[in-house]
Amino acid sequence: MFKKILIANRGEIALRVIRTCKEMGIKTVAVYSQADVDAMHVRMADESVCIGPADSAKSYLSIPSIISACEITGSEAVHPGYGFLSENAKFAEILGDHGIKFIGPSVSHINTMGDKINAKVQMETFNVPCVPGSNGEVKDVHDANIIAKKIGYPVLLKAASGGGGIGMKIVSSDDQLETLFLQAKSEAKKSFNDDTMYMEKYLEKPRHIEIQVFGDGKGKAVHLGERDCSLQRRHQKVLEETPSPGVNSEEITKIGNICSNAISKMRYEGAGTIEFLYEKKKFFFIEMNTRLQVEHPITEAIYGVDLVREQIRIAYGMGMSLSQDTLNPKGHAIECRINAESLPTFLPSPGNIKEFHSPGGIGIRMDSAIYNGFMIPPHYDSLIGKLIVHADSRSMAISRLSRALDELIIDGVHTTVDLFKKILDEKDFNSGEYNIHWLERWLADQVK
Ligand code: MV4
Repeated sequence: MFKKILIANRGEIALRVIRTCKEMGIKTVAVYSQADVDAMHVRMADESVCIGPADSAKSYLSIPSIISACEITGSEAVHPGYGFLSENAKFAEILGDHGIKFIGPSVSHINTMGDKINAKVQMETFNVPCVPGSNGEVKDVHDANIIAKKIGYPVLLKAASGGGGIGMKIVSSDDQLETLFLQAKSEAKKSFNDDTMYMEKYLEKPRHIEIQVFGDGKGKAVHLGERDCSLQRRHQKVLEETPSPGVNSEEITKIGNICSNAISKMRYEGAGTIEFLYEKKKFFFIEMNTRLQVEHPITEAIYGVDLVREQIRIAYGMGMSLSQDTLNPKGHAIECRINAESLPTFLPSPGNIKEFHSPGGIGIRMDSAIYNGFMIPPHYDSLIGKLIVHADSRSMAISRLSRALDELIIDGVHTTVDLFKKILDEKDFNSGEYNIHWLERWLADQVK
C-alpha cells in the first residue's frame, strides 16, 4: 500500500481524505496557501508544504508547485479532492510523467468526459439514454436553425467545454436563436477558450439525479445508487438526498445497471458520477464527473462504505472490494451544504469563528474544517461544512436533520443554516415534490 499520499486540496475535503489515509496507515502531506497557514487540514496532516500565496491560481491550481511538494516530500500518490485540479487531465498526465499516481480515472477518461459532446457520444454507444439533441457540434447559426426545428423549441444551447450550467442559453423561439447562439458562443470562448456549442431539447421541470459508479479499470464496475441534487441555487447544490423521493427503486436499479455496464465497458478506473435529468419517469444523461463529488457522504451513509478508501485501494492496484451483490442500501440520508454566506443575499461572509459546536448523536456526520477561533479566508468558496444525517426512513432523517440543525452552533459569521430550518418546514420538501426550479422560486417568494 502507498506509504505517503499528498492531498491537493483544502478545507473539509482535505480533512476527509486525511482521515481515511490515517485509518489506512498512510502518511499524509497537506498543501496550503499563505491564507491557510492555520487551517485544520494542515494541523491534521503528518507533513505540510506551503505552495504559494492566497490566490488559487498561484497555489491550489499551480501544477508546478504541487509537483514540487510531491518531490520534496516523496509522496507516491495525489488525491485531488473536488474542484481545483480534480478534473484537470494535464495535471493527471504530468503526475504520471513524474511517476506519481493520480488517484482517479485515466487521462483519456478525464478528457473524454470533460468534453460534453464526446461524453454523450461515449454514453450513447453504451445505450445510456441521453437528452435528444444535435448529436454533435452546432457549427453556425444556419446549423442551429435546422437542428432547433428538428428538435422542437424550447431548446438549450450548451458549451462543449462547459458544465455546471455555465454558458447555457434557453431558446424559446427561432427569432431568438441567432442572437442567443452568438452570445453563447462568445461567452464560451471567454470562459473556456473553446466556443464549441451543442444543442439539446430543453427539459422544463426535471429532477437532477446522479448515479455513483465505481470501476477497477479492468472491467469490473458497480453502481452505488442515486443522489437527488435538485435543490440548487444558481447551479450550486444546496441540499442532496438519497434515495430520491421522486424515483422508485426499480427505476434506479435499471439505470444503475445501465451505468455500471457503461463503466465496465469503458474500463473506467475509480469513482465517477453520471448525471441525469429525470422527467416524466425517464432518465436523460447530461454529464459525467470524473471526481469524487461534494455530496458523496450520503452515498457512504446508506451503503456503509468509505469511497475514499476504495479510491486509494484501486489506485494502488488492489482489486475492487465492492461487489454489486453486497451493496445493499439502508435507510435514507440527507446532506446540507453549510456556507458562510448571509441570507437572503447569499453574499459571502468570511471572518472569525467565535464559537463552533457540532451536532452529534446517532446518524449524524459533520464534515467541516472550521474550529473556534478559525478565520475563514475570503479567497475560496464559502462552503464551511456539510451536515449529513442518516436514519431508517426519510421522515426520520428529516426530523433528525431538524434536531441537528438546532444543535449546530456557528457564531461570528453569517451562515445559511437558517435556510435549511425553513426548507424542512416546507410542504413541497416534506412531500418530496420538488424539481430543479423549486428552490429558486421558493427563495424568490421569501423576499417578496
Ligand atoms: C439541462 C436542463 C434542461 N434541459 N439540459 C444545469 C447544469 C448542468 N448540469 C446541466 N444543467 C441543465 N441542463 C436540458 N436539456 C436544465 C439544467 C439545469 C439544471 C440541471 C440540474 C440542476 C439544476 C439546474 C438548474 C438549471 C438548469
